[in-house]
Amino acid sequence: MKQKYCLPLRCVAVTVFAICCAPGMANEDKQYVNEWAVEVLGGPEVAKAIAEELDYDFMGQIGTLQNHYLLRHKIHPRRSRRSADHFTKRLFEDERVSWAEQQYEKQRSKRSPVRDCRDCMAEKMFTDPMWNQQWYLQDTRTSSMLPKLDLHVIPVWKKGITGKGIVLTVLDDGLEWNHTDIQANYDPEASYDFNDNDPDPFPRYDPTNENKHGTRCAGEIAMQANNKKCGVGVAYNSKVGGIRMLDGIVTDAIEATSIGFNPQHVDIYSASWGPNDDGKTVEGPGRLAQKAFEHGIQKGRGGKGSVFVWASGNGGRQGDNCDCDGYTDSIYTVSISSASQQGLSPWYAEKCSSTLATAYSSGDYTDQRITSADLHNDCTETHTGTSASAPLAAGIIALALEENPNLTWRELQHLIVWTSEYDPLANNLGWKKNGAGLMVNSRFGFGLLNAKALVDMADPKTWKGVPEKKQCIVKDNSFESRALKAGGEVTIEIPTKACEGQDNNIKALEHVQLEATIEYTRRGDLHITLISPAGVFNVDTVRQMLHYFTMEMDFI
Ligand SMILES: *[C@@H]1O[C@H](CO)[C@@H](O)[C@H](O)[C@H]1NC(C)=O
Ligand SMILES: *[C@@H]1O[C@H](CO)[C@@H](O)[C@H](O)[C@H]1NC(C)=O
Ligand SMILES: [Ca+2]
Ligand SMILES: [Ca+2]
Ligand SMILES: [Ca+2]
Ligand SMILES: [Ca+2]
Repeated sequence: MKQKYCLPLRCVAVTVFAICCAPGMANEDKQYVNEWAVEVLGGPEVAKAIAEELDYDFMGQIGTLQNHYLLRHKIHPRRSRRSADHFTKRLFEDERVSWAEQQYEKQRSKRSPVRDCRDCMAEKMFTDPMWNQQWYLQDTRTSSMLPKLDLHVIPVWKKGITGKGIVLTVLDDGLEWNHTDIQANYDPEASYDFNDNDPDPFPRYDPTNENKHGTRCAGEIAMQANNKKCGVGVAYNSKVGGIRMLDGIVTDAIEATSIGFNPQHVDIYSASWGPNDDGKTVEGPGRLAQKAFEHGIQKGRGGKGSVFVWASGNGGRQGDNCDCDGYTDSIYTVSISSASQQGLSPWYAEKCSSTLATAYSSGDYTDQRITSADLHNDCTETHTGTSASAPLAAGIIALALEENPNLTWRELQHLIVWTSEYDPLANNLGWKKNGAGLMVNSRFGFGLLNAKALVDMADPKTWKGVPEKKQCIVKDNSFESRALKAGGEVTIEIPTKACEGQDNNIKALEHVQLEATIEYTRRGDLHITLISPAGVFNVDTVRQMLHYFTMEMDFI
């Protein structure tokens, strides 16, 4: 299948082709729970009455989503392999209910896959014993001739920007908030436990320390500086909270409540998890989580929009593609990939068009990893994977927000695109120049984050902002569904003038989303190619929205 998006004068083409035909993938069984999400326009009292009549407990509104409530059935088993369609149907039949869905368990995996620098000439800026191992914050190589290969946070700190007044939360498996390198920056108002439904996100201890992930991610952001404990967080004077939501059954309702938690207080949400990275799954946010993202970017931070930072995934070895993950793929998330200490794409990294930028993380066994706080008031120097990159990015964004708290969620994406660096990652294959003259790579997005460049460009005295968002939707009404043969290719042409002559005329392109419905047995055998006027972007996706980000493509 080949599809052409004709923009003024030049064309964007999309090609979809099947590579071969192999046996279909196994359908993963769902585990249903005894909870239903319903939309009731009449409000909470009406929802309560419905619950009463139909034998449910009323569990309250779902996060910030108006008119959406959670009902728990009184007699249905807590977990079941079968969906209780008759209950869902009964709810739909009630005219007070405009939508209902039984909640089911979502498979969510944390994004962690598995040399010392004790005598390098590190700048002794802090008393923290592990500061000298934080190579990604201070380039620890001895030569002063080489360009700096770190995330350039030190010059930002030297300006006095350290994350003050910015609130972040880590959506994960809990937060050991009394850790002596975190406690001073811990913010209970940015915290909740949706696994046990209480305000305390303290992780559940077990012999394998399975729930260390959230604490490690939070430490990267907000470890205290100069306290002789562990290391130094990227935004070491910011406030950090934890949403405990991965240590138990994850449903659409739990994701939505977490994504939408206290959006007038929390500025940045950092998430290092997603659908299974097995190279087979194609999954995105459910209806409730999608609404929570939309609510966040429209209403969060006093209307400037919540910032969602997302790890792009660790399925590299399984050939996974982050465009098949609708969380990282969403235009509302800042999707972050990883680079190793040597500036290479690590073995676990995924490729996709929606990755916006990159931060350092683990690589080969000889590469140093990421330092952070660990469970049991301990420290670690072995945090890994894209899980470790997203919190570094969240911390850097916190620095930009301290410099200019008025930045909208879209302005932040633009600033990241403009200031991320190609040079430190230039030794990798796959770089292309887009229509705006920016280097872009499906492994790294627009390159390595540069905190100094980002903060400097965010300076409210010089930053001019971005034009208001416009959306031009082009539909192919003439398209008839057709069969795709093995090894075959289909082309669809959709001419468009980018809504020329209308209020929503697109003059500078920010995101492209392609929505296609394709039935196919094996995801990996299907390929979609979107050709922009300046080059080719490969996208491996089925049924999922996809986007790639480019700026001011030279259409006119
Ligand atoms: C943190 O709280 C836990 C649980 O109450 C306790 O076992 C631990 O000793 C505390 N840690 C510190 C450093 O106080
Ligand atoms: C943010 O915007 C408000 C209202 O427009 C303005 O008063 C304030 O000075 C701005 N802050 C910065 C840092 O630009
Ligand atoms: Ca708890
Ligand atoms: Ca410290
Ligand atoms: Ca993935
Ligand atoms: Ca994204």
